[in-house]
Formats: sequence, structure tokens, C-alpha cells
Amino acid sequence: MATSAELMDRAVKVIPGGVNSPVRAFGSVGLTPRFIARADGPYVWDVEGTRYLDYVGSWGPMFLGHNNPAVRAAVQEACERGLSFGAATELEVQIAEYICETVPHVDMIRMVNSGTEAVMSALRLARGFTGRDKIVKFAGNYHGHSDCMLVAAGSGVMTAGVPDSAGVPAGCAQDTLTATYNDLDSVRALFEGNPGQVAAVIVEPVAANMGVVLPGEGFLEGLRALCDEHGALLIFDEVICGFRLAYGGAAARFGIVPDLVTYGKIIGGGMPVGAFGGKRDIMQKMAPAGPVYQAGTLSGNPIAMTAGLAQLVELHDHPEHYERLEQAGERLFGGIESLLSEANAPCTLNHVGSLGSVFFTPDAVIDYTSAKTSDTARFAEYFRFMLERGFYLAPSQFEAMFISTLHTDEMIDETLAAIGEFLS
Ligand code: KE4
Repeated sequence: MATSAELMDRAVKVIPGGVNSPVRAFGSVGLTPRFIARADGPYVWDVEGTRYLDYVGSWGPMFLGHNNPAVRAAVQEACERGLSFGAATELEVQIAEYICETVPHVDMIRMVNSGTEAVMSALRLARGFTGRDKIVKFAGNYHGHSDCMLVAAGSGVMTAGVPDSAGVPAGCAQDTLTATYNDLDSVRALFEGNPGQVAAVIVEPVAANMGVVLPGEGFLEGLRALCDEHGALLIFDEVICGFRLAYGGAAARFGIVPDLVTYGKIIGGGMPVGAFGGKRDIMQKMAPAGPVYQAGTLSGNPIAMTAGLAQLVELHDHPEHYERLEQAGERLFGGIESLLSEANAPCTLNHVGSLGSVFFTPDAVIDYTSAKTSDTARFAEYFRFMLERGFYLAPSQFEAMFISTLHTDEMIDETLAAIGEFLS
């Protein structure tokens, strides 16, 4: 089998940057990306046959670890009946009913094929429902790569150091207003500066694309109140948080009811699925029921729906999975907290549940500006140190660590030992 280096040499000749998603190129950590050959449980193996304990989990979907037997069996069985029909199927009804019955703030839901598509569609719906054009987002929040969201985006764009993407027309950016995360005054000012024009506020209820940044006391409640006061919709982008921070996502964990919510990752069980859902009167505006158009050849694909439904049923019927993730998160991030303190390291740790980030800055990280004070060169050293010892972290300071239910206490303790060695 070809080595990662050989594959990268070939890849860059036929794929821009050699990858189908920029963060995978390992650009900010100065390494040739490891080409992954297979995954199972909490592990991935690269084409050289090296095994890593996986703290990326495909950027979130692998809540139950890779190759979950229930999900795999359901997918294998579904493949016998064909891969795609481009027609209505019972499976789409089943997964939509399941989510609407088990997630209180979702009356109706529409399946799409990625988180980007879910956000893009939810924003169009908010604009169609309110008749307003402007959207408020937060610097450092990433909501996928639709034009109007690539304005002071986080995640890959932030890592690439390009605050706005080339190719985004000024006409798109002008209707996207950027506020400061955890700063309600910055949101209030945008509402007051654009009276009656803001269709929606979209937020990562726990930010995970500038690294993990938690909502401060009252922040989400304040967004809810401001949206109500100004007649705008509150959209929770739960592509990462959804079904991870609780079965009902951050909305359930923090007790806030958004008007619309976007999903991805976990909802697909590893297959390409995104979704947006929320209040019936809003969702009913979507074609063909209403005037807001959106469509997709592979939306509701039977294999993807099978994987997603199998994973959601496993998560909903076994709340012990969430108990385990909380325990694992406490063990890992509590352990890192102790190590940073013992080493008096100029680092900050943000974490909630099974999500967390070590920032290489002594400052508290509460927003995009403070996240950017991180020493990305030092993060790259940390990433390389951990990779050499068999721990596969997200290859960017501005991403998150993801734990699965299959990360055992022993594996977590081994991770902590390696981090402790790096800090010493
Ligand atoms: P996708 O289009 O990549 O499925 O979802 C976009 C998206 C939307 N909203 C949030 C909160 C997200 O985190 C994402 C995508 N997350 C990144 C990881 N930070 C995906 C990894 C990548 O870009 O390769």
C-alpha cells in the first residue's frame, strides 16, 4: 500500500491542496497528513498501519466509536434494497417522526446532505419567514461554507488565516452582520443599528470552531430575549452539539428553545446527512408546502437515513451513553486541567461534556479575539508530539477534541500521561 507521503504527492496533482476539505491537509501543523485506511471502535489506522486513538471521530459523528455494530448491520441490510431512489421512502418518515417525537423543540424537520446545506437552508427559511434580509452571526463561529456565512468565519477558514473567503460577493457579506461571542451588547447594537431588518441570529450554542468556547452566564438566554424583542428568529447551529451535549443537544443542556436548529454529523451516523428543523409555522414555509425553495437529489437517501436512525435510536434508548461521555469528559479534561496547573503551563482549557480544547495562551478564551492569542506554533508541536505517540488530535488549534463512548478510562489515562510528558 502507498505511504501517506506518496498518496499526498499524487493527491495534490488531482485534488486542490490534495484534500476534499482544507483542515485535513494538516497545513497548520506542518505535517504530511496521515491517510487513514480504516477505523474501528476508538481507533483509526493510517496506510502505514500505525494505530491512533482517535480524538477527531470524523469531526463528531462517531459518538459511539467507529464501525458501531448496530449501525453497520443496519446499513449492510439496507444496501440489499438499493442505494438511492430519488423518491419518498418510509425511512424518511421514520427518522423525521423519531426526531420530532424525541426532541421537544423540533415540530418538523427537513433532511439535507451536509451541515452547510442545513445552515444555508435554515437562513433562507428565516429570511423567507420574516421577510427580512440581514443575519447576525458571531466572529469565530463556523456554519459551513455557504457564501453569506464565510464572513469572519472560524474553523478551517480561521486556521487558513483568511478571515473572509475569496469569491464571496460583497452583496452576500453586506447582509451578514458579525457580533462578538459572549457579548450581548454587540448583538443589541446590531439590532438597534438595523431596526426591523434582522431575520435571524445564528449561533453555535457551544462554539467549537475557534476551539471550544462556552456560552457565558446568560449569553444564550440574552440572545433568546433579544430575538423576541426584535422579532428575529434564533437559530442554534447544533451540527456539532446536537445529540452530543445531550440527546436534545445544547438546547436541552442549557434549557433554551431556539426557533430553528441545524444538525449534521451524529444525525447521519457517519453518512452524509444534515438537517434543519423547528417550529411548525416556520417550517411549513418550505417548498413544496410553502414559498421557500430548497431541494436535494440525495436528501433523505435511504442508506444515510438507515445509518442516522440506527445511531439516534441507540443514543435515545441508552441514556447511559451520555453518562459515560460525561464521565469520560470529566476524567480527560479534569486530568488535563490538573496537568496544566502542575506544569504552570501558559495554557487555557475550555470544555463541556465530551468536547474540549487546550488553547496555548494564558488568557481566558471567551471569543474569537482571545482565541487568536493562542500560540499556534506551540499547538503544532503539541499535535506532532501526540501524533508520534499514537494520539490523533484535530490538526488545528481552532478545533475540538471529541471523545467517544469507547474511549476507556485506561485510554484516557494513557492520553493524560502523554500530555503530561509534553508539558514537562
Ligand atoms: P459540513 O458542511 O462540514 O457537514 O458542516 C458545516 C458545519 C456547520 N456548522 C458547524 C457548527 C460545524 O462545525 C460545521 C463543520 N465542522 C467542521 C469541523 N470544525 C467540519 C470539518 C471540515 O470542515 O472538514
